[in-house]
Amino acid sequence: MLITVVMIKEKIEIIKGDITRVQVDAIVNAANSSLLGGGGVDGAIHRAAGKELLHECRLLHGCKTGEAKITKGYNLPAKFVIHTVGPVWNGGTYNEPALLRNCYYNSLGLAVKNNCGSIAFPAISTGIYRYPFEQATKIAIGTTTEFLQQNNFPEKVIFVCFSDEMFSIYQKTLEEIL
Ligand code: AR6
Repeated sequence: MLITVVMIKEKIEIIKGDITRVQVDAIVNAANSSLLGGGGVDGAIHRAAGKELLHECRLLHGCKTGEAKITKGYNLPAKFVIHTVGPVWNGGTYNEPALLRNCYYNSLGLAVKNNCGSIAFPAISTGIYRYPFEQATKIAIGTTTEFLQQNNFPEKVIFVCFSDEMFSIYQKTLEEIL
């Protein structure tokens, strides 16, 4: 058990910054179900990737909450973008935790399927969709840990925090879970 924990801890990295600049095989986009762009991290990813990303997204015909779809990264340093749709926070009694968990699990599964050795996540649903930070972070790190216990791939999972506050919540939660 101790060996497993150490190995998983080595695969997880928490950084502060802009996900559009992270050099990994795949970055995850916190999209909406249209997959046609929006504000927050979604807007930043579309701006950095260029118009071709929107063209490919149009061919996907949307995405349900908790599910994930993959495109190329175009002008991004990342090879792929995995688009997932987080739940809107409505007090926690509308299946939000299970749906957010699905976002992480399905994104990681899609990364494996596409041979991505490294993947970077933003804090899905914690912006415009108002998911409480601590609860969302527990799901992000908890689900990822679970996935890494069951799969040898990806070899690196990076959580990209956009603020100092989020960065310290992620660090604290990682210590608590692992
Ligand atoms: N890099 C990393 N994290 C970022 C960046 C960035 N460049 N920009 C924002 N964040 P949000 P949601 C953080 O609102 O809550 C869009 O309009 C941000 O601080 O982007 O899932 C979509 O189209 C927050 O912690 O996504 C949907 O309609 C986190 O990313 C809706 O927003 C997520 O915030 C999705 O809302």
